[in-house]
Amino acid sequence: MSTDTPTAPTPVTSGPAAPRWTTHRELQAWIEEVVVLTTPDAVHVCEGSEAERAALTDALVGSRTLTRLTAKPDSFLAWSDPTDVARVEDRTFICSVEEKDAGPTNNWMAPDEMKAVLTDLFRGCMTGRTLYVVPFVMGSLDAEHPMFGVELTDSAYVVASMGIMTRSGTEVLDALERTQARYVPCLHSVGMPLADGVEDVPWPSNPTKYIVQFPEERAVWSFGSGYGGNALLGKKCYALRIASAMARDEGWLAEHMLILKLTSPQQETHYIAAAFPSACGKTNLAMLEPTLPGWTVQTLGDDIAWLRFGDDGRLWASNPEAGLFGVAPGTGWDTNPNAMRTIAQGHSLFTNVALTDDGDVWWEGMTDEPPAHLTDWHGESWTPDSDGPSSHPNSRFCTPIAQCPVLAPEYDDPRGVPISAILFGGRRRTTVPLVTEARDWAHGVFMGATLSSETTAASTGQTGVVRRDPMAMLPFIGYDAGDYMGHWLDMGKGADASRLPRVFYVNWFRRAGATGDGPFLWPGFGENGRVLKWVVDRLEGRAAARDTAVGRVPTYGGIDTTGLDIDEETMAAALRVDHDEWARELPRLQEWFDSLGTTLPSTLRQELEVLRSRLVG
Ligand code: GTP
Ligand code: SPV
Ligand code: MN
Repeated sequence: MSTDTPTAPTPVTSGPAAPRWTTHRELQAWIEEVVVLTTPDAVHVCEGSEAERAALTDALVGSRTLTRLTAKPDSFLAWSDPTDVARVEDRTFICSVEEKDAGPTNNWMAPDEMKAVLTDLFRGCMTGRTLYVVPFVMGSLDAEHPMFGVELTDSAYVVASMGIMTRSGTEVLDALERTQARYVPCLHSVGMPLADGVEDVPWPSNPTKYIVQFPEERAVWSFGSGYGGNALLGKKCYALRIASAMARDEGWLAEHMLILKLTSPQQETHYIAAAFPSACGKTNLAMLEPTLPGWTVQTLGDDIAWLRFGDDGRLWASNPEAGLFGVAPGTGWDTNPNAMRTIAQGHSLFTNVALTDDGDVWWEGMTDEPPAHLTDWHGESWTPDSDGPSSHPNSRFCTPIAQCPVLAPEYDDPRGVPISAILFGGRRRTTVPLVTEARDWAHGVFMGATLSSETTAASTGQTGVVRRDPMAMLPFIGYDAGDYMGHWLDMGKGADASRLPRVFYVNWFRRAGATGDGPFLWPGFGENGRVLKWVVDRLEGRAAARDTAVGRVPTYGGIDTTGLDIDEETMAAALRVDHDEWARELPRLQEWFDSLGTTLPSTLRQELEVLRSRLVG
């Protein structure tokens, strides 16, 4: 068996004895170092071919990590360890050289100290396993400076998932070798060595977890988890945490945003980016089927956007990912038919959803009526009378974005697309209106900086608790939060104000009743196209707005409700700016800003004073 040429099919070697895995000098040295530290039985340089994927998934079926779905081509279901189902924010660290650079919103440890802790954990941790080398690029390989990464992992599930979520394999390694380019080293282990006598389990993991970013070194180390955001290191660890630190240094933005293309009946096109916290509607809005006749949405991205100014003074966005890693529950033919069409084509990995008796997947919200019998995500028999849900609330589908039937053709353009509007949004039962427009860039940054949302199952810990989540980036900012807000303000300062995206704040999740215990006021999903229409009407100067204490909201009748069954009272409640509710918000905003310390930009303090005086005079 040969491992000397990574472009040839690379069967797993029987031992790591001094082979040459790559002609990229730095990468070869790093692999050697990791092999010595982690002592894998074999090394496999991934080429990303179909044959390789078939061999990997066969092996994963053999080890009972995956179940092959008979109802969809090339599709598989994984059930994780029940303790490894979401991102672990309390185990996530930004190990900048100086503690102040991680800021008050991140966990921190000195890089040397953390390296010592991790080195002990990684020592021998791949015994009995294969070390996979996954060369990948975030964004286009044709970019002027391709954003390379290499993940070293002992999880074949991670390899299969990275193959969907990123552009990866031989083509990327060839480019790396040709240019000897720098890359972000991403080291991952599930943390369960198979030393003598230890038997493997379908979902290996370790109760001790560390998700660690070294922003100055531009490196990631992740230990103990196999779950998405903790283990697919190109995603949140690189494309948000490390990239946000790069972006601060280089004058761009790495954001937790979807990107969509909206076309009006008059054939005007606008590109819109939207930042909502985890499990708050990005995938759904990105693939929206507007109910309003003549309007279309096409998808460019559903989770991450990189934004840079173009020569034309506009802000251009591109999606660094190649796949969708979407929340399964709530995704159905009624709510997100384009996601259903995307996964129907197969080539997808599902995690922690239920298995139907005919070899398909099901989750809550896919259809109105659940099937009479399922095998739930614990592997137990399930009927509609069973106690819990069949699928974990943070269960996910992982599928190639290229399969999305409404993918915008510009998706692949390394330049990205020019953004007309940025939406911020969260999940709030009360207080926050359906849509509000910022008065200017600084006010828009204030809206983003004070964004609040109820916590969801995407991260471990309590759900439904309101917390501040600046720009939907709280768990993903790779440096100090106050500096991050300052960077957003700076991005606007140098720019031609008329070319900057206009900023809006949306809330699909407001409910009836004084305490927000009633039903949703706004039907959401495809009807959100009506809010997008108002945004475009504002951009095109066609819609009036009412200036309120918190920003500009639609005038009476401003939201087109043609054909929608919603009464005036409900519409008014969805749009209401209630001064009592907002007055209760003020001390929380003050507390949030105080918690950020001295790096909070004074402009944002001034914005808070403007809000206070507009509310209470
Ligand atoms: P991450 O992948 O975690 O970053 O999440 P996301 O922002 O892409 O969230 P997603 O679109 O997957 O939505 C999460 C949940 O919110 C799903 O259960 C959806 O069904 C639900 N949801 C999305 N849009 C709406 C909406 O307009 N109204 C209501 N009521 N629920 C929505
Ligand atoms: C999120 O939690 O925001 C996600 C899923 O998009 S994960 O990849 O796990 O971060
Ligand atoms: Mn996300």
